[in-house]
Amino acid sequence: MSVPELTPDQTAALLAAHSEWTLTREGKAIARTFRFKDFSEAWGFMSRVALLAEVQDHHPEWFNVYNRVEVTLTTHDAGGLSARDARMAAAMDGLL
Ligand code: HBI
Repeated sequence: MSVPELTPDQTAALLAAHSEWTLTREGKAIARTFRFKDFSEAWGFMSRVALLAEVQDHHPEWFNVYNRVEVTLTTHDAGGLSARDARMAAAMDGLL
């Protein structure tokens, strides 16, 4: 657990800044469902996120069907949410 977990105040700030994301897994993760025009756009988004994930060494848990991408962010190294999740959520939102 080398990565610090967000405090409750920091988690509240994350949710306020990224209102499409919801808290899940008893506060240990955030989730958002993205919807696109079709599979190609969904996959394009996932490809861009995959490159970011490699650069940031922080990887989403996700599920895709056609135009829908369900994303869960958590930091395994922290045992919950960390600044890495806030950064990844901001990056994903910024790709839209
Ligand atoms: N991705 N979501 C997530 N959480 C992690 O803790 C994590 C990761 N990707 C790579 C990574 N940690 C590395 O630091 C090693 O722990 C594999």
